Amino acid sequence: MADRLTETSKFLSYVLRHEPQAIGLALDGEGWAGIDALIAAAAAKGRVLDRELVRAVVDTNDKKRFAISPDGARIRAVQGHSTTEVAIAYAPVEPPEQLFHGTATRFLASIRAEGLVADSRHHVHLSPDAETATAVGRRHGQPVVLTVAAGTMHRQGFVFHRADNGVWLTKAVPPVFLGEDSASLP
Ligand code: HQG
Repeated sequence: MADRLTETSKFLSYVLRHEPQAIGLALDGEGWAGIDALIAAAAAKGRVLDRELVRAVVDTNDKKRFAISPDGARIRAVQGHSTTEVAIAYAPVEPPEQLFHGTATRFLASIRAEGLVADSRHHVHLSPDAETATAVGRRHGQPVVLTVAAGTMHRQGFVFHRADNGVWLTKAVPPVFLGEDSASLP
């Protein structure tokens, strides 16, 4: 069952964040899809889902990647989108003085030169603590944690958001606001 949940979570990330058109699914601007429409679109591509499985993935997901609408009819990914169909209107939120970004050492030179850029995702993802950032960085290689002077950025007019799962989002972080978390340096 755990494997089925993980595999379904990856499938949902793919269609709800990146490629809804791969199964002919339409998302609205806030990222929502009808759960029945999702199940039908998946079935047409040979992937069998049902409401119980979808709910179990949402409820057990380690990073709380998905949310179900209050009426139980719709589902969305709470952050991490790259599809241009979606432009979630996250509310601006005052960030803590310091946030963290986990990355891999091989990206450091480029990040020091151009800052953090979102690339295909809609935002740069920041973590509330160094431990979480280390885990994010490890996905890419030898992890390293950068500090982000989020309070200073905010006072200078940069806009921050916090997704429902606690991930902090901003459009980009220029190099001047980045520091190195000495504990994490290789
Ligand atoms: C790097 C996971 C070179 C950046 C996590 C990162 C997160 C640069 C990579 C969420 C750069 C992008 C997002 C620059 C940024 N030069 N490299 N100028 N600027 N980078 O996966 O932040 O499991 O798109 O450091 O928990 O690693 O998907 O972003 O290494 O919340 O739910 O470019 O994904 O959540 O990688 O991770 P990603 P991320 P999920």
